[in-house]
Amino acid sequence: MGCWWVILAGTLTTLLAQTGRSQDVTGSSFQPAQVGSTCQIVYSAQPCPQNVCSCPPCPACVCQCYKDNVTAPVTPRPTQGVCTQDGADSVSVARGCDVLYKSGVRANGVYTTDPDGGGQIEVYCDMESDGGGWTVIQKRQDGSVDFFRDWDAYKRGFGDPREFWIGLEHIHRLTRDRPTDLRVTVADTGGTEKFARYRGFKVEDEDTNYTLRLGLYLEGSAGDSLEYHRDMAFSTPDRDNDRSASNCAEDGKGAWWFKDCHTSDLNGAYHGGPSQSINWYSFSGDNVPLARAEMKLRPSDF
Ligand SMILES: [Ca+2]
Repeated sequence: MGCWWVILAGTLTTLLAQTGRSQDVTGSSFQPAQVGSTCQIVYSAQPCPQNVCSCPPCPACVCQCYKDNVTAPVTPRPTQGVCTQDGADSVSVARGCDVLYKSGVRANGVYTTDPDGGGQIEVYCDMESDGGGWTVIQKRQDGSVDFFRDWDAYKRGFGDPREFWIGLEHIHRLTRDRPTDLRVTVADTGGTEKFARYRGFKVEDEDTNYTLRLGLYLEGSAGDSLEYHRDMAFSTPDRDNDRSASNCAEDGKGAWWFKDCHTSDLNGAYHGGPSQSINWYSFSGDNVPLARAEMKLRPSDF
């Protein structure tokens, strides 16, 4: 999908660690800050490879540059980062939106995180809704992004901060190590919004075709339309892993953990026809397209 906006964590050379002081590459000296403390994010108007940014007085803050000549950053941009590593010669980043929230970050937006130590990914953090600290993995609200895509697209993710699918590989990494809650929000064309919350949401790796694991349906006003899909593999139009004689993804114009075929499909066509639209059966039945949908994750012990 390319990047929503290109962020490169600025490399930060830390010197004089033995004295307890650090020095960034610009030569200014500053005292190391506490790991976990918040700091101001410094944005650079220069292309990242030619520019090294730092976040004094934090020696290893999440420093973020962006290429403003490529893509405009999301608005509002996050203004606070977190000191995640002290005295290192490379930058480490927070594990997730929940950690950022607990460190005092309150602005919605795209942040660089590393959920499992496997490398940095950019995620959209919802720091306002339902207690904050949520990683948004899917969002629909205006039909501006086409969700009828193939396996590779759903694996890697696509879209922009307005409408997107974060990618199955990312969802796997976000859920592989920690018990995770899923909160689904859906709204009809009249603006009525409902939700469903689950515990034990997990997506297995690609070898299982990103099989959906699901624990409890905790609560919600929208009802449970995901239980039917428990333990199902993910299917896309070009990868039929469902239990139907037909191709559910092709028939439903979407991609989901189809069975035979679905009681929910939040990746269906925007305002598509019966069984081909954004759907959460226990809210609106099968024939009424929903106008908005959102899926977000947070560790259960948040
Ligand atoms: Ca089939």
